[in-house]
Amino acid sequence: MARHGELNRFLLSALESVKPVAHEALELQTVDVTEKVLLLTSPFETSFGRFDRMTKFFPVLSFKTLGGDTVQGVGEGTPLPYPWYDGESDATVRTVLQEYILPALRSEKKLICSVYDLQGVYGKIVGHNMAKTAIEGAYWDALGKLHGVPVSSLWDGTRREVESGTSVGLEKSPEAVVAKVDRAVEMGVKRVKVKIAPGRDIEFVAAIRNRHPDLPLQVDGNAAYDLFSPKHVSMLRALDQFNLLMIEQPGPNDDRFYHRELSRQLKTPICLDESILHARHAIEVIQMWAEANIMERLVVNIKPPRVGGFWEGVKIAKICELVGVPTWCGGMLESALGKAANVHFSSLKAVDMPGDHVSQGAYYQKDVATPLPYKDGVIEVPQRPGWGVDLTLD
Ligand code: OSB
Ligand code: MG
Repeated sequence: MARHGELNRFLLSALESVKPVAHEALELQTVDVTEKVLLLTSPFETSFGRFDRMTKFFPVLSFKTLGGDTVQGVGEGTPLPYPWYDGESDATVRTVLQEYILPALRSEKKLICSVYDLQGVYGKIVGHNMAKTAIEGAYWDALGKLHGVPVSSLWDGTRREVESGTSVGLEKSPEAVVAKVDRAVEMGVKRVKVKIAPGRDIEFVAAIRNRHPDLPLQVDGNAAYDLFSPKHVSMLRALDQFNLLMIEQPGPNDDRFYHRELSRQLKTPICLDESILHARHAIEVIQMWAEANIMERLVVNIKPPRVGGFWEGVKIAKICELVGVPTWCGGMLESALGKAANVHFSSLKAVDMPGDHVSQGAYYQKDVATPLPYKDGVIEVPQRPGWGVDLTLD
């Protein structure tokens, strides 16, 4: 037990030592949000539902330097249309931005010298991580432009290119899923993730494995499995035979403990998505898996929008890296802007598995920017200042 107490202390002190860039005081001058509905090129289905469009929120923050120059940045809020993933939706993000965060940002002269000063402005708000991430993203873009560097370098991201996988939604039949997986394989993605749900799992995965015996493959249950149901647990155990990279978030989105209990019974690593909302959760699960001596069966999906910002994501990546827990950057069907931000994030050495940066075709019928060039499973990290993306917001 003492050993585990030490692990916990070590990780908490490591967390303290991850420091963001400190910079000259920036005065926040204006903040406005542009809202846009983007139509998916094909509907996306997960265990919790199907949707064909996303409402995006693009905050634009303007800062003035001490020398009187102004610099602007843009971020993205990317909730699902309904509160089925993390409790946020179009309506909650709109409300929280308009009613709470923007008024707080506008309330008095705000001097920002690090990301913590910015977070402090809306720090009292519990939850609403996607709304917060939208604001933080605009700050990082502005800071990158001010310093004349890509955002990735503000986080010591060193990779010049990142590997990309893809997330394949639920389909009605194994044949339909296999067709999408075929398409992904033709695109040369570095790994494929497929959505599963009880009853749409074993037969579907078997069909994919049959056709692609060596494909790096993983599955995502999006909280659809009842971890107390012997039937559901036996379905998850049956997935062990398919040599999957991981099984992502089979159980409830606020659960970590019973995922650990499940993980004791499976060979395949468990990846947590919905149930990691900040760095302390990451420390908690590392401790839990370590206590069961199964740390090699833990993976963390880091989505900046889910954890309340890019900086929180950096902290989670660094903590996981220290103990050898693999991480990768998941997606929320972001626009070309949000995907570029995720590519910057994935430039960190600590983010060590391929992320969900591309779809099996274009995500949107009309996007807000040209998606970053993708080739043979790889995307280059933009090297222009900020996110390095040219936006058309009207
Ligand atoms: O669980 O990773 C998820 C999309 C919406 C909500 C949750 C998830 C997803 C995806 C899509 O898997 C990933 C992407 O942006 O391509
Ligand atoms: Mg997921």
